[in-house]
Amino acid sequence: MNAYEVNFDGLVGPTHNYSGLSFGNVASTSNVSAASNPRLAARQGLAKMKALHDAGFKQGVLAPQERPDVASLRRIGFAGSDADVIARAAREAPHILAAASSASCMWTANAATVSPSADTADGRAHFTPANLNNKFHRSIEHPVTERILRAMFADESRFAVHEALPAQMHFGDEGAANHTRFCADYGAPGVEFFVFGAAAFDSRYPKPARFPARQTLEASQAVARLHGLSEAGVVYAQQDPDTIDAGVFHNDVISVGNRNVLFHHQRAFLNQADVLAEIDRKLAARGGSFVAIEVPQAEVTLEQAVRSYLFNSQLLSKADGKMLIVVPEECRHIEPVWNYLQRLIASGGPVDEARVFDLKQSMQNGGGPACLRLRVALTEAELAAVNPSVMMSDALFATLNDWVDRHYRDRLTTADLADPQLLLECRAALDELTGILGLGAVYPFQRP
Ligand code: SUG
Repeated sequence: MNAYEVNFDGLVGPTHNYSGLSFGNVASTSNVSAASNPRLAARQGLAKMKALHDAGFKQGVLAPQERPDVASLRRIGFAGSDADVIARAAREAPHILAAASSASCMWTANAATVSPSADTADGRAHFTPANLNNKFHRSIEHPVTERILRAMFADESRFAVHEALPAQMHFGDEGAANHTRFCADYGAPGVEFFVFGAAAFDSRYPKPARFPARQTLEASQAVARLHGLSEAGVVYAQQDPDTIDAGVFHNDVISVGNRNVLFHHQRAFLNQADVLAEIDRKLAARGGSFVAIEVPQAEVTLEQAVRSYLFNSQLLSKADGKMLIVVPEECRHIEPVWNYLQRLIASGGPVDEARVFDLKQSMQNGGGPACLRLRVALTEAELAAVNPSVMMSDALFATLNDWVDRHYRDRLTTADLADPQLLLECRAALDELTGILGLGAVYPFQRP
């Protein structure tokens, strides 16, 4: 049966701003307090979705969340009306208000880890929302993410949406940003590749010295167990801790996989040769022939990789069997990276085309093309069971641009987060959006 990879991109929410919330993410901490443009951010994201839809790729939309998250502020003692809660948080704890206001759910590579039905014991596609336990502003995403996923993948005979892992550092889980899947074909059993930053219960594994490792081995193993993956279909690898200290806060900043191809930096993983050999062996047993495209440090340095987000690219399989690489504009501005890309597409290898997108609003918070999308491999029948209202089309593109223009501001600073009006604007926007995307009542403010 035909199967496809569908990319579900996060629609940027109305509170998109730069609050410097992500220690270890160089772009986030260096753009703190810059003014953002939520309307432009959302439009840039939509333009990428539409361009890839027009090029024939299957494209969906994942809805943003209600922010500021007053329920989280109430949990930590801010009380009164919603406006009182916001005013008091702004006065007494502006950093916490900023965290509760982040539009970070736009980076849907962190929404969940997904295992397609061909890999799982019960033959359903499995989703585990990421607990994003390492950062407060991200740890509040998963309950609503779970509800949105259930509203999109509602058919329980085909889809299993789990709860997030225990919200604790031992099970720190960042979702698909640290997971990729190799296969001969999207519908065939594959090899799921889990990359972790540290082990929580085993001191033999090294740890980064400067920045946090957000994903643990134990979290990756828990997800593999929940999804019913087999030993033959899983490879675990540790990210080189030095790369985390260089700003590679997720594996998708240093490698990306698609089908039988892994595109990665020379310094991506510990014991890299062994990791590649294990993928090669396990994929071969499943009928695939593994191709590793390794970028040497001598051609693109780790620092250039982090600045350009070369590896935070999307590798998309085209109808002719070749792959398109989708990169952010920043790659064009760093000469060794741009030169490398020209050589890559002329090399006669699997990747023969590059497309560049301006995603600067997201990039300034450390979110490139790959951060903005959650991949779900689906058979034809499963795709037919997905809530059709979330699938990109000419009509949905026009509707969402119009919706953004009516509801979003074109400038937001951290000082603006104290404005109680922002919450009302966000709710009005999301109330309309749930109708557009056919989600039902997924947001706390919509529930009695
Ligand atoms: O978790 N940035 C996000 C970026 C996530 C990128 N995702 C992937 N690599 N898959 C993060 O660090 C910054 C928010 C701020 O500083 O205002 C932020 O949350």
